[in-house]
Parts: sequence; C-alpha cells; structure tokens
Amino acid sequence: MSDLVLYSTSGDIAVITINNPPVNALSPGVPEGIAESLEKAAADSAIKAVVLIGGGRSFIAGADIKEFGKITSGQKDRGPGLHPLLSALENSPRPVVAAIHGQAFGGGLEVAMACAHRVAVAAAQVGQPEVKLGLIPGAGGTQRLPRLAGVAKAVEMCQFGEPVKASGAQQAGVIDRIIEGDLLEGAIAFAREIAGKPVRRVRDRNEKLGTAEENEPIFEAARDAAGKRQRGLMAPLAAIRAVEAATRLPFEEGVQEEARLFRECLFSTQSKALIHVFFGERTVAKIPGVPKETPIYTIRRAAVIGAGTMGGGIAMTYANAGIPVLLKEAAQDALDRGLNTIRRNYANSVAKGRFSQQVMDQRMALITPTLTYDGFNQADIIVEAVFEGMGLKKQVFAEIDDIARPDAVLASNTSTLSIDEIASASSRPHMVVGHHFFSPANVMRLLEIVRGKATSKEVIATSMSLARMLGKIGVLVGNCRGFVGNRMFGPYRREAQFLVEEGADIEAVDSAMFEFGMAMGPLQVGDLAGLDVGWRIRKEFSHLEVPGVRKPLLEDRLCEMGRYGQKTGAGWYKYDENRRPSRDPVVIELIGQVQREAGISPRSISQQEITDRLLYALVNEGARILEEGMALRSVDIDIIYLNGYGFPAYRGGPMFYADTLGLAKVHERISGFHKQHGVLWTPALLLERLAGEGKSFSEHDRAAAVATA
Ligand code: 3H9
Repeated sequence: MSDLVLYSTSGDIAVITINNPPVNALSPGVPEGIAESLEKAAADSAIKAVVLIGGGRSFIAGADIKEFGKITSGQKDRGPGLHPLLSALENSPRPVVAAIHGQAFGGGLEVAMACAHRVAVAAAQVGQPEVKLGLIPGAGGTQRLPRLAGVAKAVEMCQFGEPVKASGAQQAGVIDRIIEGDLLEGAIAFAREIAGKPVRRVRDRNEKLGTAEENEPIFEAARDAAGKRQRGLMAPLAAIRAVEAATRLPFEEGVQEEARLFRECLFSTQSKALIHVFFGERTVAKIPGVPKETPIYTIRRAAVIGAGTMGGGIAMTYANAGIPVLLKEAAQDALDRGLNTIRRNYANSVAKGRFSQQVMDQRMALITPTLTYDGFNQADIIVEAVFEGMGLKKQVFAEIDDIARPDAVLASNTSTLSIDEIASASSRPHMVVGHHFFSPANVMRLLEIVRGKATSKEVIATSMSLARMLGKIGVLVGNCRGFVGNRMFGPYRREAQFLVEEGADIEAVDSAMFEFGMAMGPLQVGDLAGLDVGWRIRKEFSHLEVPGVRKPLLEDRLCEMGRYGQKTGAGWYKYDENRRPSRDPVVIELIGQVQREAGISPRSISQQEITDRLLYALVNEGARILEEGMALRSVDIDIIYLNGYGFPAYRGGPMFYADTLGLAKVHERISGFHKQHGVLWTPALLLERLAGEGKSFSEHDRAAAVATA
C-alpha cells in the first residue's frame, strides 16, 4: 500500500488515515488506498467498525484540482471517478465513521456522506465548493446531501459553495455528533457505540426529499438568486438542476444526471477560467528571489497619514484586522470629516447586520485620530495616503524620516506616482514600498504592492504577509506609471471615449461590458470614481503627450462643464437623488459638437467591435507590462483585474480571456486596429511573438517559472 493512506487498528476498530499533505486532496492513489484499507478491515474478523480520518490539517479538501486540467486536455481519462470508493464505503461490512477536522470539502464531503456516520470537531467545516471552480459536485454530492440535509440546504450549499461550520452541519443532519477533545479517541468511542447496529445508507433515505409542491418554490428562488447574484455563471444553474434530479429520479439515475452535468461544467471555459483563478490566487504569493523563509517585520501597530477617502478606508482596514492605527490629518476639520465618514461607514454595516455595535465600538477604539506625529515612532508601518501630488508626498516622506523607527515599513498609497522618486526623499529607500489600495479600501480585496528599485526583500515579504493579515490579496507590481491595474485601465477607458466619439451610444458601450460580465461599464465607472481624477492627472502629465497622437476629447469637456460624475449629479449620465442614471441630452449635444469640431463622421458601431476594442486594449497593454517585467506573470495581471476592476472571474482575467480566444486571433484583430487607428494600437512585442509561436500567456508563465526555478 502507498504511504498516502495508512492503516492501523485500535483494538476492535480499524483506523484509516489519509496522509496526503497539505490538505489531503483525493489525488491518484488516495481513493485506491482507502479502498484497499477497507478490504483489509473487512478481512479481519476482529474488526467491528472503521474510522476514516485525515492526517495533518484537514479531513479531505476535495478532489485534486490539478487533475482536472489533465482530463480536459486529454492527457488522462476521467474513468469512474470516486464512485467505486463510494460504493465500497457505503457497502462496507464494517460501518465506517468519517472523523472530520479542518475541512471536508467537495469530494471530501462526498466521501464522508458515503460513510455510515460522520463526527466532527467543533472547528471543522463542511461544504460543496465546486461551484467556485465552475463545477458541481461530481461524486454524488447533489444526490446524498439533500437526503441528509433536506432540499433547501442542499441547494444552498451546492449553488453558492459556502462552507458550513460543524454546529450548522449537525443541525442540518450532515454530522451526527460533535466531538469534544481528541477527535480520533472520540471517533473510536463513537464507532464502538454503533458497531453491530443496522446502518441505513444515505442513498436509501428519501424522507427529506420533499414533494414537488414543496420543492418548486425552493428551485425557483434559487434560480432567481442565481440570476441576480451569480450573473453569467453556468455552474450554479447546473447544481440546482442536479439537486432537482435527486428529488425526481431514483438515486442511480440522479447520479447519472449529476455526472452528465458535471462533465458539461468540467469541459466549459468557465471552469477552466475559475480553476486558473484558484491557482492564480495562490501563485501571486510566490515571488522569485523572495523565498518563503525571508524574514518579515512584525506589524503590530500602524499609522496612516491622510484621513481622506483612501486614508480613512486604509485605517478601517487595519482596525478590521485588529491592528491599532494612528490616523493623522493636517487640520482639525479634515480629521473630523474623516473620522465621521469612518463612523458612518461602520454604522451602516451595523444597521445592515454585518456586525454588532460592540464590534464597531472595538474597531473605532483601535483608530486614534491625531494632528501630530506623536506616537509615530511606535509604528511598525507608516502608510502615506495624502493628496496625489509628488511634492506633497516627498515632503511627507522627508518628515517621517526623522520620526519613524529604522525598521518601520514606509508605504505610499500612490496610484500613479513613481515609488523611486518618493523614496528619494527618504534616507532609507530600502524600507519604502507602494501599497496601492483600491477604493473603498476597506472593501476592495486587491492590494498592489509596488516594488521600488531599492525596496528590500524583507519589506516585500512583509507586505505580502500583511496583505493576508488585512484580508487582501497582495500582488507585486513594478514601478511604472499607473502600475499594472491603472496603467491598463487607461487604454481601456480611452477606447470607451473614442468609441463614443466615433458614434457608439454611451449606453451601448457600457452595456457591452456589462453583458461581457464586468460589474459596470467603463463610462459608468468614470462617473462613479469621478471624472475629475483623470482630468487632474492628464493635466499633471500633459508634458508627456505626443503631438499628433489622438487623444480623447470628451471627458475633459465634461469636466470643464463641471460634470465630474455621480458626485456632481452629472457626468456621462445625469443622476437623480437616488443616483439612478439617465441619458442626458446635454451630453448628446456635446458629443455632436465634439464630432463636428474634430471632423469625425459618426458611424454605427457593432457590439462586437465595442467589446473587442475595449478588451483588446486591456490585453495589449497587459502584454506590454509583462514584456517589461512590471508584472511577474500574466496570472498576476488577471488576479489584479478580478479583484480590483470587477472583471468576471468566470472569464479568468483579461490575459486568460485572450488565451481562450487564441493569441493569433487577438494579435490579428489588434493589428487591424493598428492599421485603422494608428500608433496607439501598436501590437505589444510579446503578444506578437507568442502569437507567432502559437503559444499562450499561460505557457509563457510556465516557461518563465521554469527559467527562474
Ligand atoms: C471536487 O472535489 C469535485 C468533487 O465533486 C469530486 C468530483 C469527482 N487540490 O488554499 P491553501 C493546494 S473539486 C489540489 O493555500 P489554506 C493549494 O493549491 C474540489 N490542491 O491553504 C496550495 O498549494 P500551494 C473541491 C489543493 O489553508 C495548498 O494546497 N474542493 C487543493 O488557506 C494549500 O492551500 C475545493 O475547492 C485541492 N483540492 O486553505 C477546496 N486544495 O501551497 C479548495 C488546496 O502549492 N481548497 N490545494 O500553493 C480550499 O478551499 C483551501 O485550499 C483550503 C485550505 C480551505 C482547503
């Protein structure tokens, strides 16, 4: 037997221990090992019952996700999946008790549900998270779960994939007993209690399956919720259908239907994209040259300079993670405004029931407002979040140089400015790093960590670990204008304006992206973020404009009219008191005027052209960023777009989306735009090369990983 599964005995109880670190995924060899151990137990007449337990930190985290790619790429046949093991567990002559700690997720819960009984420690979690990978449970989960937990709970768990704590799982009927103290001892004692008693297999329990009248409203509500909260995703609908099959068909036929739906999902682009995202979120933490063992600075106290929208949100982020934070402003009224906004945001969360008043009070108590640098010499990290101007930022870094401890991390929340130039104001540029939060900073998951020329490995490792502590996903980026996310967003929003100037409807541009799956269209985003932000930056960088290169005209004109977007009640759209947008004849008039001035004859523009121009503008700039080494891998760019810009996860991110289309096709279309629209569409060299070689960005990532290993 392989050492992936260990067999031992404790008197009359056999103990099967899964030993496949880190999370006991059901990799090849594990199901076979469990089945062999079951045979061994069956062959030993001294054994009365069996305990199945996970070694290390969890029971079983599910199927081995790495195997799915091998199946869909044709390297491997799926075969019968886990079903032979599940039958062996279900029909074992010695009843099997699943003893759960950590997670019983996906295939792990499916294994547990084929056992005669399930016990768990209080901290354990169970769940069917397959939907997050664009899949549905593929080993009877959609058929056994409703039999144990009832139809409504099963639909909820399979449709949304959220984990359920042991107590909730016990209430639902998934777990038979919560074990206090040592899990193995408790499970063995439980196994002795049930040994020799008749077992009712889960597949034979139909009493919770409900009637058609009872179930219809459950499925209808689930589909309705999927339409609203899981827009564009196919797996949630498939999961609902599979549970529905459990209520209509005999068990074996339900399993067949589940297998059919599972297969459909497995081979879908959506699932490939979501699996890319799963591994991508873990890959971004791996930084060549900054090994896991790199020492990090402990962050126990923070200080933030600037209590505006960003500074306030950053202070909340620290407080939410339990880290005390000083919040400094230059003037009392600005400090009061900042603190009031924080209080209002927290109070809103309390009103919505997200957390209690007590939690709010604790968080508020962690934020200390101040007008001076007193106490900054105690801070392990100082975050500068003042107005976006180089002069002011450098002044702040010069000031904190005199106060900060030598081992304090000095972070700037700049979204566009050079970290190297900011660091030049400090006598310790190795401690300086960019921490680019996204607005609202306390909500958005992305943190771009900007590496300057001098930033030390320790500061990078600290920033990555801090991102996790703050509940963020940290992505390391290079120091270029706009870093990764905003640098790509520039061409994307530029094309949105060009399209309108050329004749596309404002609504058509926004709805093309909404239908693609973006949270919002590019012009709506402009109105939300404030059109004046870009206007100010364009003015600051006007000396970089290249004469003769087309530049967008409309947003500057809107700003000149005082139309900054939602905050002024008007931008691309006009807004009512509830911030509902509507078409504004004034803007239509302005568009006509700008077209006449620029000598543009408006034409009708297809949705396909809108989609291609917007998305390929992202991809082309992304390729350039990659070629310059400003992002470590294409997947880092994808993770940035998913977590900071509302890109639909089921498309995998802009670079993965380009891979799914084929880079040759993308390159050809970009070359066409280049001919038609000129220099701004010059194809990125890396894109040109990969397209010519018939390769993808993902393959480029893999080759780069091998080269640096
Ligand atoms: C399924 O089960 C389908 C079924 O219906 C059966 C059909 C036949 N496979 O997240 P972490 C790796 S679908 C392979 O950093 P944590 C992960 O990549 C599956 N690898 O730790 C990482 O590797 P590395 C349903 C996996 O403590 C390392 O383990 N199950 C798997 O923050 C540590 O992971 C799921 O979707 C896996 N299943 O969180 C559960 N899981 O160190 C997915 C993890 O090289 N997993 N790895 O970067 C999770 O949700 C979290 O990993 C878990 C631990 C909560 C378990």
